[in-house]
Amino acid sequence: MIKTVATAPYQDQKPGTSGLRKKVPVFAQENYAENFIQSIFDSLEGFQGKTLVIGGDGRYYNREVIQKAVKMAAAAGFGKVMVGQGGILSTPAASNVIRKYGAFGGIVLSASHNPGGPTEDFGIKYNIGNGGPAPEKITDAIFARSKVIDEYKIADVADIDLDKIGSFDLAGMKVEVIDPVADYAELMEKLFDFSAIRALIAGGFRVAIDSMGAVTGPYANEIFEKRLGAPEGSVRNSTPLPDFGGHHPDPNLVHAKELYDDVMSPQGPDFGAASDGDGDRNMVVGKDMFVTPSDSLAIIAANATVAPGYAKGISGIARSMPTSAAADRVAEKLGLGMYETPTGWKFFGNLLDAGKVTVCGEESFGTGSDHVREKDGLWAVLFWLNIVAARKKSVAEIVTQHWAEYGRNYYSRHDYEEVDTDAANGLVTALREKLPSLPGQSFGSLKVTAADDFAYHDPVDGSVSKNQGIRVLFEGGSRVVFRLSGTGTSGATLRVYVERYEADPAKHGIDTQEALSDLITVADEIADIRKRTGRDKPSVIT
Ligand code: VG1
Ligand code: CO
Repeated sequence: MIKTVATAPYQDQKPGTSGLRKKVPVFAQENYAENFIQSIFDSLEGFQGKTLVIGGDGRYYNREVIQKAVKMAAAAGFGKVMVGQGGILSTPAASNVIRKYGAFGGIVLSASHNPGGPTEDFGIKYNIGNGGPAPEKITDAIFARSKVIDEYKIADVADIDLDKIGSFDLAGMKVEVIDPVADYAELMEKLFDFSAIRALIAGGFRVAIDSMGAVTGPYANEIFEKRLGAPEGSVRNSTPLPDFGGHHPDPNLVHAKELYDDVMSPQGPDFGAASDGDGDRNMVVGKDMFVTPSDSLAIIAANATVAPGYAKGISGIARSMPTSAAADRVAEKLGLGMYETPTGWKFFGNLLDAGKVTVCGEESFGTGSDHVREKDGLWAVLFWLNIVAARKKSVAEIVTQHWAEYGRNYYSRHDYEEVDTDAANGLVTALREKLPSLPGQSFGSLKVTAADDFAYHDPVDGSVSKNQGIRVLFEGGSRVVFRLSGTGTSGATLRVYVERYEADPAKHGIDTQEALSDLITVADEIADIRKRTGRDKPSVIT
């Protein structure tokens, strides 16, 4: 019943910031998905008889690849596969299932916030036994294997019924089709004060949750409408669609603008939140207040003890390097450890496992904690509602009071998408060459104090990750960071992160782009962005 199939390797299966992401037609090439999945298995040891969790964000091609993965897991010798009903598991829910049931690891099928459909994006990611994304050591091994692979094994059986909860045997392996929502909802109920949030909502506080036609719909329906009593319709776009209704399931001011506008309108809801394709990102908006993800991390950390799951306090905070230093000020005040990691959730895993940190965050609308090993969109939304319910203040009051206490880190990210790859690489190379000459130089009133290419030394396993983003630091704590995206699927995306610290509360009400305008000009000057990319403005500003 086990078939060995001869295959030829592909040379482009290098996992990026978060797994392998390509257009569907690339994934649909002969044996492309099979090669990558077999390369994952070939890079692992000791999984015979153990459990593998499989699930995805429901995008186009999800079901096809799940069928392949289940049959290949059987052929590889896994003892059991747990798969979400309908092939659905949000990224944080998959992480939870891996941890809760002591699985060996998991395969998460997602291209996150990237659009879905026959010509759009697909992705495969491997998560290890702690529930988190595989560290670079493993992703490097998978890539190396994928370049020489010449055969894969698959159980030669009919497709399984993904839609019926239950368990059955498949070529000697047990398959369990599980409710994708139950374990996750139960975990959230343990971490947060559901009765306080329920009372807040019952008291007339109106929430609008936008699942953006992606995976969080069923989770949000269960949690907000069923368990927390929000009126029907509070969760929008709650049916996961293979093409997300044609939208970018990316919760930010550009792609979730409708929700933002609604919350900002006088009759609109008091609180809005959105999630991305696979449910690990979040956007939080209160009336008259958009919460930047960097601020969200800082405010969650500062208020963590209001939530029952964090009542004992947090052990430390980690943020990706480009994320603003707002959380650093909270860590300092609370006397907590603060860690700065490269972009991508895989770098938080060791710190969380070692108990060095409890909460982590990225500027890219990602926040999470040690409850799983992925960022978690609905977790962040519930945390905010818990804070609002406990402090009996609006989102805007909570944010402005936080700034008054700690100062405000004005922050924005400018993305130049689908730039010519050679032009983008050329820009980065030129910038690297310039680095030694920058310190001491002044650009208008901004004086460079340091400039480097960020390297991370993992304090837990000693591994070193180089070239993780170019930072230019200015006097007074302002900075500009440049890096190329590792999740895009066409051309290159240049990300420019701009940050300025302002201690004076009288100056906390300035428009963000205005507050950062001199740094934005200097960023262009230092990196020669316009000339090298041929663009006169960013494609997306968040
Ligand atoms: C982006 C974000 C990064 C995030 C990654 C995966 O990576 O910047 O912070 O961890 O996406 O998130 P990059 O390399 O494109 O900048 V998700 O929600 O796409 O899994
Ligand atoms: Co995501």
